[in-house]
Amino acid sequence: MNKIKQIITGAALPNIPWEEKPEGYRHIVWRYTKNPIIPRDLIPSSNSIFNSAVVPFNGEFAGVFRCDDRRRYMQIHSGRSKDGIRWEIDNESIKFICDDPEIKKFEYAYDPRVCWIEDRYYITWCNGYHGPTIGAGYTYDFKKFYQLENAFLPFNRNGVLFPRRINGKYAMLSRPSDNGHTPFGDIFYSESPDMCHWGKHRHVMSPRGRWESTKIGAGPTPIETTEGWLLIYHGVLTSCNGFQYSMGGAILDINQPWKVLHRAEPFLLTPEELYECVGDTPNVVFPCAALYDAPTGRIAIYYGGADTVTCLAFTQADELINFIKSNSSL
Ligand code: BMA
Repeated sequence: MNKIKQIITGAALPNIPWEEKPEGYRHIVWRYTKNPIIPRDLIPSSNSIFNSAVVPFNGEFAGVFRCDDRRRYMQIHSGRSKDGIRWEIDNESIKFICDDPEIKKFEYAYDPRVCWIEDRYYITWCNGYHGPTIGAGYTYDFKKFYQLENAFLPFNRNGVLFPRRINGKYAMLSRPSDNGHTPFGDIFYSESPDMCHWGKHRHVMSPRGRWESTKIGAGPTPIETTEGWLLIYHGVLTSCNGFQYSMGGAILDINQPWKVLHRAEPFLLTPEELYECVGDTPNVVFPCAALYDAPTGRIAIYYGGADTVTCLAFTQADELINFIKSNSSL
């Protein structure tokens, strides 16, 4: 923790949830010993709470949570926490304020990301509109939520905003998909002058075999570092038993984020613990958010376990970036 050089470009978060790497642990990302932090039934209405996004908020923490309810509707809920570990989640799902009845019509919402840009928290999620696409909205207080136009045409998933404008434009990663359990998927970059009209689509990266052989998708909001944008993403392997979701890492160019500078060949985390291997969908680690404390380089990653529970893992920015660079192949 005694870092000499600050690698992350951003704010301090001294109260970041944190646990030191266990003695003798060999890998770059380590799990919180009290995982899962959110059980499937934290709120009365939920079947499962996973693939969720959190941010620092007023000295504490807030977030948007994927709660599949006991009818198995996929919905997103608002939540708060003092320490980023113990969460209070609203039993009622978020009801977006929206003038346009066409956009407001709710089909389903899942896999939210939350991203502070300039003056508000933007939320992106997989939104049902004649198939899955990228829904977008914002909040100032995690009480009132406003819905914007869907960013893209169906079918698309894993819309992840960058935390600041790039070359004057809002910027988003996404993963065009199909209407089902998509057997393909590359990450693309798009930009927008107004969070409504998206274009200048650029290819970022493709699956490339092994643990990321079927499809990939951006995870948490990319973290700005002196080496480029640190991107944590998921990669999917198709085994004879179905999909297996692991976590990987890459570094994207700061001004042209569609250019991949480094990409680690080994995964960062793969389903190994019971709460990742057993659940509604076995063998899934699905990262959707990361908190960081810039001066110390501490990073806390929030991920879904087996489409059932929410978990926490930790890493250190300098070690992670060295690992990605020294194990990179493009
Ligand atoms: C994806 C999404 C994720 C889920 C994953 C594994 O297509 O539905 O929400 O975690 O599959 O089932």
